[in-house]
Amino acid sequence: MEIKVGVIGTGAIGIEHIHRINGKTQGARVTAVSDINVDAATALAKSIDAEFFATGEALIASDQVDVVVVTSWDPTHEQYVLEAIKHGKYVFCEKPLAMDSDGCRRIVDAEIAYGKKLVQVGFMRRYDRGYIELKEAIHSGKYGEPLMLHCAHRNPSADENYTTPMAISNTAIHEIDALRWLVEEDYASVQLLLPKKTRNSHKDLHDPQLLIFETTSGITIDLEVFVNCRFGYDIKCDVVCEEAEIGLTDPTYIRTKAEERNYTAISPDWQTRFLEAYDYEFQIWVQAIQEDKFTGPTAWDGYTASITMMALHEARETGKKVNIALETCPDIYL
Ligand code: NAI
Ligand code: ISE
Repeated sequence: MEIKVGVIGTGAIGIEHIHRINGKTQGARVTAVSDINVDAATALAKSIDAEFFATGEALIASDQVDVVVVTSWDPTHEQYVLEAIKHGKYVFCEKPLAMDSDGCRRIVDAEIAYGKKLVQVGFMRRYDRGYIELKEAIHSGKYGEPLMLHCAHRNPSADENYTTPMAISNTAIHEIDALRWLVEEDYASVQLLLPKKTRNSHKDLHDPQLLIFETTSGITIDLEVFVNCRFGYDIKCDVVCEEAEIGLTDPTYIRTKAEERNYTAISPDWQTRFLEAYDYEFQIWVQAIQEDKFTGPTAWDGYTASITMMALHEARETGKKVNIALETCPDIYL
């Protein structure tokens, strides 16, 4: 059975996911789209033989739509995810799940009340081959316990709309989820340092930022977020274990020797760096829906990420270490 997908938000990543579903994902097809940018979305709908809906709510309610993908702006995610749960439809929501932990909690509560996991959050790092192999190596037991992680999340540039808190809510949110999943431990506390600001940033963005996490067993994680690094899209994750260091390599296929230099390329952007992870993420999501066996990052993962995000905002504002206390994970998510 081919699953009919409705996509809300047909901007940059929305269009990518639409082409991914129609061109690369087995068992699914985009049948409906919606966006407040009516002209562009109508033209897109026509080009892929899908129906345009004037509102996300109408799209969700339509019998042309079995499952929903939310790729609209961050502040609109919560309303569409709640609406999809109301209709009992599976929903894939790009990160962040909601703007704050209260919003994420409303989604968790709605899902628990519905009685079934319907929500997957777009934490695609969990589908990246490098992170998957890193997790297997850490938990193989061969290298002893992980003690420290040194990580970086660098983008070449950020525009004027990207402000200081977005380094956490829009960018570090990926590591907040991925690193907790990697070491299989929750965070106990966070700190945030503001190093010297790059001249390439603008007045509303302090860039770079240094985030420090401590997990419940005491693993210390440092994460540099630098969104105007200029030289490319660069993701680092080095795990120092008791008897080894295991780290991500830059995913490249060729090396060039020329002009007395020996070099490999750095990915230009997140689209290129995580291309295969996004593809795999969608294939597994569709398969999970077909088999009714859900395996992806849940609303609870989105909620715990948002608690950590809020603690980091507090750490930045106060300059202090902030402790994190998580509630017990509800049965539905175990
Ligand atoms: P974008 O600005 O290119 O596209 C967002 C689209 O949402 C726009 O076309 C806009 O008109 C539409 N929109 C806004 N409000 C709406 C509403 N109420 N109903 C329907 N449509 C609405 O942004 P982009 O880069 O595509 O990001 C979209 C989402 O995806 C964001 O939440 C972002 O955080 C997330 N994202 C995730 C990435 C990942 O690596 N997983 C990468 C990039 C973005
Ligand atoms: C963007 O929204 C993403 O999700 C990318 O993966 C991330 O690298 C970038 O910093 C965000 O702005």
